[in-house]
Amino acid sequence: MEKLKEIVSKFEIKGNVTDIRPMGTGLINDSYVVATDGGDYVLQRINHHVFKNVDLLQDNIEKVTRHIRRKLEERGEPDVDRKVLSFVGCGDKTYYFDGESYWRVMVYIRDSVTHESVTPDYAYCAGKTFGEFQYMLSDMDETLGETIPDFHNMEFRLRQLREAVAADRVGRCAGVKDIIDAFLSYADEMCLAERLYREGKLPKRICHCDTKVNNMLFDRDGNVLCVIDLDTVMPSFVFSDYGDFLRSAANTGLEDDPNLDNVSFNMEVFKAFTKGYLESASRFLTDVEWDNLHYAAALFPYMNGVRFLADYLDGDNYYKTQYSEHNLVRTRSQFKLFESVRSHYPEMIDYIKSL
Ligand code: GN1
Ligand code: MG
Repeated sequence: MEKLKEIVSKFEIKGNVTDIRPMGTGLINDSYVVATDGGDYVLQRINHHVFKNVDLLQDNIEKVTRHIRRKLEERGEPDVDRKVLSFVGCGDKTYYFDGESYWRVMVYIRDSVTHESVTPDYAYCAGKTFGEFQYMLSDMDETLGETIPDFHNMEFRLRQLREAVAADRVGRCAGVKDIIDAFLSYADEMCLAERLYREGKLPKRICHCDTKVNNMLFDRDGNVLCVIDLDTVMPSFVFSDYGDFLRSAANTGLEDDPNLDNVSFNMEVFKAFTKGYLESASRFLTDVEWDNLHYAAALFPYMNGVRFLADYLDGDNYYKTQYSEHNLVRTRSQFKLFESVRSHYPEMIDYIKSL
């Protein structure tokens, strides 16, 4: 607490710190709520093993939040301060390096909540919000850097998996051959996006790239306030945002559910989210993007499964884990979800066509 207090004191916050407590369930950064007598803040330690260029990262986020703030103000949106993140200065930067870790502070958005799962009504609002988020960013003139190069490049993620298998650094391969083979058997099918991109048929746009359901703030009445966790905002395929939301929100089980019977794809959430998303994203989506949304829904459980598996084989160096087989449990749960999405393809395609 004393150490965290000292870090917070480097930032231009209002008020005296009264309490600092951990928050959130992210797998990469560490977050804390900082209570002061002048309002609350969020302190985050940025994982610089994952985000290697913190300067570029914060520069991206500042550009994005400035752009969104301007858009909201231009259209006379009320309560703008609760609809876009604002970062607290530390000298001429918005982060502080203590010699070991990188830190940043943002204003805590009052009366906001996050959810780990959603009803179809919430999913509809979330769809509209992510479509709107992409739309608002579609006319940004400033360029954004890739905070993690090849982040959502499926070919790259499969290469990482194959390398992890070949290296077998901690001797885990033999025990999980079934799931390695299961993932690799879909490799060609799941690299469709990269092929379309090379053929010039699929654009990259500015996307959020981490649209997990808990990366969205709601007010207490269930209205979406804003999208948070902007570290991965970068050019990508729209599939990223559409697919990753469904991966978390339309899973009837947990991302790391040890009981695979719990895991399946919730078609009601899929329908509601897709309806909301297309209501706002239809303003910019191309036919190729539109026609492959069902693939996007399968791609993200697949990609995350490949990433969890590669990390498991590598000895658990990337994601936070709570027990030794955690990444393997995540892997199997993502694969089960992936298969469930694929089994719903015909119904999904019909529904998307009907909109
Ligand atoms: C990580 O930080 P968090 O928990 O919001 C990861 C995402 C994964 C997600 C899986 C930078 O997100 O890509 O989809 O875990 N972020 C990074 O839960 O790797
Ligand atoms: Mg998060």
